Amino acid sequence: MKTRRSGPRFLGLRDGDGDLEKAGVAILPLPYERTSSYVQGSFRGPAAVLDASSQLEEYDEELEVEIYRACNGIATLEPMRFLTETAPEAIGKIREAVQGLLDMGKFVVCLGGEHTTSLGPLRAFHARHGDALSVLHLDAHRDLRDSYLGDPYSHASVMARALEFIPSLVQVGIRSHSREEVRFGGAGNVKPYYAHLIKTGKMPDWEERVLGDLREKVYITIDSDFFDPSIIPSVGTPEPGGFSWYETTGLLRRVCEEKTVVGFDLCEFTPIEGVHHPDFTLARLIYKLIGYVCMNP
Ligand SMILES: [Mn+2]
Repeated sequence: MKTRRSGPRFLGLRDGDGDLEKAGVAILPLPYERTSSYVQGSFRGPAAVLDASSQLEEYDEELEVEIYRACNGIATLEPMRFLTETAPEAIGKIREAVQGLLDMGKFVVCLGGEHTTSLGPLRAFHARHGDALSVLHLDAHRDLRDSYLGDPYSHASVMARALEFIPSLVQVGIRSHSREEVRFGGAGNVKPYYAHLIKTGKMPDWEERVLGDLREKVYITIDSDFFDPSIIPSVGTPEPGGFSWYETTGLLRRVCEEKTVVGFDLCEFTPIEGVHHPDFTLARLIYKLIGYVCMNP
C-alpha cells in the first residue's frame, strides 16, 4: 500500500509525520461516485478536503495538543482508482485495503465519495469486531430503501445493505425518509434519532439515549448532509434543519470518551467551486475527531 507521493496530503504532512510506516492514522481517499441522484461531484470530495486541510492549525485549542503528534502521525494514501468494477467489486476492493491497514495496526479514516463506499470499511470492521460493533450513522437520511432507481447499491440504499450484516445501527440527524423506510421503526437493532425532536428541544436527553443504544465498539459514518446546509451547502441532497458545529463535536467527543471508536468515514461531500468554508469545516471535523479518538484510547 502506497503513501501519497503527489497531490494533497492531510495537513500537508510529508516525510516523517506523514509516513505510513510510522503514522498511527491512515487516511484512505475513495473518489467513487456512481449513483448521485441530485447534485453530482462527490468524487471530488476527498481532494477538496485534503486541499483545505493544509490550512488547518496543527494545535487543537480544545484538546491542547498537536493532534498529529498525539497520534504519531497521519498518513494519506493514494486515492483508490475506480474504473469499470461493479459496486460489489468496488466495495470488496475497499474492504481489502481497509483490512490491510487494520492488519498494520492503523486507525483508518475513509474519505468518500458517495456513501456506498462506507460498505467497504463496514465489512472490514464487522469482520474484526462482530456483535460488539454498533454503527453510528450521522445523516439527514436513513438510506434504508431496499433499492433506489433500480439500484440496490445506490447511496440511498447503503444502510439497507449494511443491515444485511451489521448487528446494530444508530441513526442521528434524520429529517427525511420514505414511507418504506418507516418499517425500520425504532425497535430492535435500528434506532433513528430525528432532527425535528432534537433541534426543537423535545428530546433533551438525546445524547444519553444515543450513548445507551451504542454497543462497546463504535464505527462512525458521517454523511456531510448531517450538517445544516447553512454551514455545509456542498452536498448532493441538502436538507434544512441540520446539525451545527458544536452539537456535532459535542456528540462525537462524548462517544469517543464513553465508547471505543474503532474507525470512521466522511462521505457525500460535493465541493462547490469558490465556496471554501465547507471544505475547511470538514477537514477540521476530521482532524478534531482523530483528536478525540487519540486522546481517548
Ligand atoms: Mn444523506
